[in-house]
Amino acid sequence: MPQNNPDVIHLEDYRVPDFLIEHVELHVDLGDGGTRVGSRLTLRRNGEHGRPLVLHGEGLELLSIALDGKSLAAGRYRLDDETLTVEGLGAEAVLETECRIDPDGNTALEGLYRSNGTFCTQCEAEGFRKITWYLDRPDVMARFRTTIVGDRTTQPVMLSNGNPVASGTTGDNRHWVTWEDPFPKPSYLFALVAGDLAVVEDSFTTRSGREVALRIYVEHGNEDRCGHAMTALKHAMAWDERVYGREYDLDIFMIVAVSDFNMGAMENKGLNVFNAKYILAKPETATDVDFDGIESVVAHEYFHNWTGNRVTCRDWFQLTLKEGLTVFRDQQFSADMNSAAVKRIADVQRLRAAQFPEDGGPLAHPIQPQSYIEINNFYTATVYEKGAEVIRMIHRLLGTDGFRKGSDLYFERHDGQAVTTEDFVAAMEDANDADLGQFRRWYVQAGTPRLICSGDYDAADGSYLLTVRQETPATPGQPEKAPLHMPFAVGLIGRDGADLPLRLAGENSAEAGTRVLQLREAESRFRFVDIPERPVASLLRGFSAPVRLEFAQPAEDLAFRMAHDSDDFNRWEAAQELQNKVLLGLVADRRAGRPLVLPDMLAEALGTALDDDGADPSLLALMLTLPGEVMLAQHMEVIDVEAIHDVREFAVKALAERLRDRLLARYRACHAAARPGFDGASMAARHLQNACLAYLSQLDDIGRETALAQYRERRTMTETMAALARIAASDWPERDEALADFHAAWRNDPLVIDKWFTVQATAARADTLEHVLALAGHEDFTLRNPNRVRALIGAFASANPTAFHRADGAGYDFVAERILALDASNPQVAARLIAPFGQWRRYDKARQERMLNQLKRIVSQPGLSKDVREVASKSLN
Ligand code: 0A1
Ligand code: ZN
Repeated sequence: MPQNNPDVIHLEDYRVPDFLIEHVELHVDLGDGGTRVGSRLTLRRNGEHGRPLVLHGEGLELLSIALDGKSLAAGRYRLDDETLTVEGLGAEAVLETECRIDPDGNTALEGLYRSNGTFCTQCEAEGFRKITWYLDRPDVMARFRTTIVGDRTTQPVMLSNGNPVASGTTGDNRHWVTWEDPFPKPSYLFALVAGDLAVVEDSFTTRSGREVALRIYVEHGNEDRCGHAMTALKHAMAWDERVYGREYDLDIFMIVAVSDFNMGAMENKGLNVFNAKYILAKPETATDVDFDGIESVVAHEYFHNWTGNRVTCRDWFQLTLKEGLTVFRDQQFSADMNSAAVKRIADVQRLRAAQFPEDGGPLAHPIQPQSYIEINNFYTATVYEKGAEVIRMIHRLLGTDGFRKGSDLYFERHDGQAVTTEDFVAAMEDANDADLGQFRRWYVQAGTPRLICSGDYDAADGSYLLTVRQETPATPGQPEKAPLHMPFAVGLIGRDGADLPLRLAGENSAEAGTRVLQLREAESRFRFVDIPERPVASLLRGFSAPVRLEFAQPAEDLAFRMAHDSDDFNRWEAAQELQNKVLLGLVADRRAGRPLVLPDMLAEALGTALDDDGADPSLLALMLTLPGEVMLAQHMEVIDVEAIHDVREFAVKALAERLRDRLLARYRACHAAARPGFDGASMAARHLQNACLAYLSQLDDIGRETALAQYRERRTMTETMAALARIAASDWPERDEALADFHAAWRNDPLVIDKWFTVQATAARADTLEHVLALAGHEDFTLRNPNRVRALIGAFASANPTAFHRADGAGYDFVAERILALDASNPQVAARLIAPFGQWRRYDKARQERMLNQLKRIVSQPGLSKDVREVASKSLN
């Protein structure tokens, strides 16, 4: 991008707003032939200046405009595609406008749109300007009063932020309601919903004794799928009181589930709008992964009430201020609700799968980006997930109590304000008398640091020297990297499997267990003394920093840690490392034309794990599951798609044959133990049952019958989908029949049909692309529904490497074509599908060229959106 490109917005150009808005009165008249939006803004000049008022507004048809009660003549204001400019305002002014908008034609799902007949809004980041003219920036906070007028039959429910304060009817079967939100807020937190919806109600009493009405609105017929979301909400409310001292602040908390939504959900004040996928669930229709997702997204949006809404962002460069912190809070919450280790593993898997590639590719950016073209492109794994890791490190460095002191001070200082990440870090420092000076680099430096470690045991003096070098690879625009400050949790394990007491040279006393070292320099050395025998080092316990650990540990030590590491995360990590080592060794064998032989030690280590009756079955399931193809690829200089796939299939089958009896015994025991429903023990049992099934289904004699029996039993969706995934990837004669049967059973249930698309898009078969092409023409496929697009095209491009990276380039061609088609209606979702192409540097020359050609094809399309243009052109670098 050229430096002087006027489309690029830079953090360093931030200026306070020229005007502030104290009060907004909206009058939204919903209709089938367009919606009229009246707005009355009470404005105040911000500081001494003579600049005009420039409001944002896009796609609005002006009907009337008046300043201080007098209609404005055409010469008194200017309108262009993006702004409305009014000159000559006094220190205080009232601007009234009326416009017409077209929610039915709004396919971008930003601003006011219609989902299955229901009117709803999405205003983050800059959607409010598609509803009315406004200072659509988060540092302008106003009190809103919103009147909605609609049809009594088709819009019996009409909601906005805050509390309903008046209502009435107007004849011709229309009615109105006025909502008032007492809390000043930025426009991105505005919401309006109107439609014929059912409601599920409950209540929560806060610790100070206030009763809050809880309401979940869904399409009729879905009332029986809200229980899990409601329970999650109540748990989240209680948890935020207990852990952060934060109480809810309105009398009503509403959630609305809609079918068409660009993201997961949105934290609008008092009126969260959700993608139905993150609300609706019962064991027959949703998998355990869906149940977990609902719990964490409901909590995430609720937690935003304090981290995001009460204290909001000054500008969009501060996005991680609310998102990194709120993801960290939802991760803590889910860890407290379920198994903390299993949750930590899932979070790290997600970081590695989505954020590491971003950080190592052409779109790398720090958690606080310095510039953007389209802010919607910066709702990234880096801002969210790496942002959460950065907060987690502060939590580690300051401890639980220190972190709480810091968050208390942050809320006390900044309640009602729009602030910066610097304000957050300063509160953490001030409350703890800590120095996070060097730590701030995490906010501005992109790239995943490598920690290159070595350990030397000196038997003569009984000491262990740990050397850690840190190196962050260059990223676009950041050739040089400075050393980072980070917590590095380590343990040394003795031969009996117990953690050794740890004392650094020069210290007086030792403590057993995990020790949190602090890294600050490019190279650090730590000498542990009184170490009676050669220890097995367990480094980066709990994944204490978002880095790539490079530590050459012999396979025997990894197997030992799988059995004995006191840190459950690292037990799993040891299994992953051992599996990576074995599988990458096999990839090298295959490339060299050597026969593939599975090393005994892997089967033995996994066999030992299978025999461990005391271990959490879910942890065991994770340990048993070999790293996926996408993860394995991250370890190769030049990714060999076919070799990785073949070798992994080979290893699964070889392990299934070696461990057959133990896998079968565990499979049966888990199947007997699990009960349908969201209880931890049953979910863990199903997790292990399905991990065993993934192996057993590879066996020539019993594989097919086991998978088919599980499918036909139709116990829970978790079991059905795991079985159907095996069937869809197979050549068994029952394959087509099972897929047809599943479709017939669930044809009226869009969230389940999404799974049907995904299971076929991700099947590892030579003809998957042909199936996907056919599915793209299926009557149930539509580019208009983001969930459906992600279910078919997103899943194919990101989770089926052999099919997407087909050598003839047909996978690339298919996805690029759909990106272009989708860009015309929904640029935000289209832009998100480009990411896999950005990884082109990691592949062989022939694939590189094909991927680049598709990126060039996208960039050269006339009339491309800003969203897609920014991502595709940056991906070419
Ligand atoms: N703030 C929401 C996510 C969200 C972001 C952008 C959206 O449209 C561009 C929609 C939702 C969250 O973190 O949950
Ligand atoms: Zn969020």
